[in-house]
Amino acid sequence: MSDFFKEVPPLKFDPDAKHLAFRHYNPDEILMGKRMEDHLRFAVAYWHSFAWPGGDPFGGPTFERPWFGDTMDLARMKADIAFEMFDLLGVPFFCWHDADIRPEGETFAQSQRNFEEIVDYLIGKMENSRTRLLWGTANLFSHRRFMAGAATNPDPEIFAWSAATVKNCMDATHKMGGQNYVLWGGREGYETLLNTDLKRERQQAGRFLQMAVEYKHKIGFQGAILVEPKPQEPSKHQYDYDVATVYGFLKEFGLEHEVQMNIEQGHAILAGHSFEHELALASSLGIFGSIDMNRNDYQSGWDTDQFPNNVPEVALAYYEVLKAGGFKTGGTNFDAKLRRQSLNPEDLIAGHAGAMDICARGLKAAAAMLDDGTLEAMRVERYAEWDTDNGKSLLQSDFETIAASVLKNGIDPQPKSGRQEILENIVNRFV
Ligand code: XUL
Ligand code: CO
Repeated sequence: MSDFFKEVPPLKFDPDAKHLAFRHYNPDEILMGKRMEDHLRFAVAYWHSFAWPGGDPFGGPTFERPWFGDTMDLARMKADIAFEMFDLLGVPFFCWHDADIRPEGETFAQSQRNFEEIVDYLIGKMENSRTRLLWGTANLFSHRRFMAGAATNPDPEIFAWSAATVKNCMDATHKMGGQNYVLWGGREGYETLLNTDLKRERQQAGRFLQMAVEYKHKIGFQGAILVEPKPQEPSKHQYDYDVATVYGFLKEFGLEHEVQMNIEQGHAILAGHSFEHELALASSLGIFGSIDMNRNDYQSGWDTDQFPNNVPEVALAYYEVLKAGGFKTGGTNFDAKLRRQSLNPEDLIAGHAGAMDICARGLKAAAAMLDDGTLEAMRVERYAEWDTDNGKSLLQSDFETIAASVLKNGIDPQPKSGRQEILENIVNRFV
C-alpha cells in the first residue's frame, strides 16, 4: 500500500454518511431483478484520473502526482495507486489508452516493449483485485505525429503506425479479458477543407475500421468493437459527428452489424443533441453499446469532461439504457477529470463517489418510472391507431390507393394533445 490515499477509508454504502461514502449506490440492491452494480457497471478512466496533469490553454500542470514522469518504475507506481483507488471505490471496471499506462519509447518497438511489460503488470494487479477491464483503446491524437489524423492522415506511414498501434492495443485488451475495444476518432477530421481530400480520408477511415473488425475475428476477441462519436474538438470537424453520422458510415463500409456505439454525454451535447436522443437512436438502430458518463459545462460550450451531477438528466439517460435492455458488454465509464484546482487525493475519490451516487439515483428513478409504467402507457396510447388494421395496412399501401380512399372515406383527422407538461410532471415525481 502506498500512502497516497492514506486519509481515505474504503467507501461503503451508508445513507446517513456526511462525507466519502455512498449514500445511494448500494451495489447489492436489486432493481428490475438485477443488482445495481450489474446494471451500472462503473469504470474509472485511467487517463483523466492518473495521467492528466491539470493543464488548460492558459497554464501548465497543476497536479503534482508522485508517479508523473516517463520511466517504467513510475508507470508501475501509477498502476499500484490506480488499483488502490479502484479497490477503495469498489469499481468493477477500468479503461485505458496505451499512452496512459506506459511511457513512450524512442522507437515504435521500444514503446511496444514498454506497453507489453505494463500490460503484464496490470494483469498481475487484476489477479489481486476485483476490478476488470471494460475497454482498451489507442491514443492516436496526443503525439505530434497524429496532428493531421491517424487513419485519415495524408501520410500513409501514419496510417501504418496507427494500424500497428491498434493491433497492439487490441491484443492487450484481449489478453486482459477486456469486454470491449473502443475507437474514438481523435483527430480523424479536418481543420480546413482547403487542404483536405474528404472523400479519400473517409475511405481510409472506413478501411481502417474494417481492418479492426477483421483482426477482432482473427484473434477470437469476443468483446464488442465500439466507435465513440464526437462532432468537433480537437478537429474543427470530426468525421464521427454523432450516432446518425456514424451509422451511415458503418452502412457504407458494411460494418453496421459489427460495430456498436460508445456514447458520451458531453459529445452528444456538443453535437446539439440530448444524451437521451443519442441513446434512443443507437438503441433503435441496434448499435447501442456503452456510455461515457461525463458532462460539459453548458455555458462554456466546450468538452469540459466533468463528473455528472444532474440527477434528472442522468435518470433520462438510464431510462433509455434500461429500455434498450441494459448493458451487455458495455458499462458506465467516467471519462471525467477533476477541476484543475482539485489537488487532493481525496478530491479524486470524491469526484468518483459523487458521480456513482448521482448515477445510482438516476438509475433508481429510471427503474421506478418503468415500473410505474405511466410514461410508456401514454406513449403506446399516442400511437395506438397504428396498431389497428387500418393503421397497419396503410404502410403496405401506396400513394394512389391512399389518395383514393381519403377521397372516398372523407376523413377528417383531429389534432390531439401531446401532453408534454403532464409527462414532464410525471418524470418529476421520480427524480
Ligand atoms: C475524448 C474522449 C476520449 C475517448 C477515448 O473526448 O472522450 O477520451 O473516450 O479515447
Ligand atoms: Co469519451
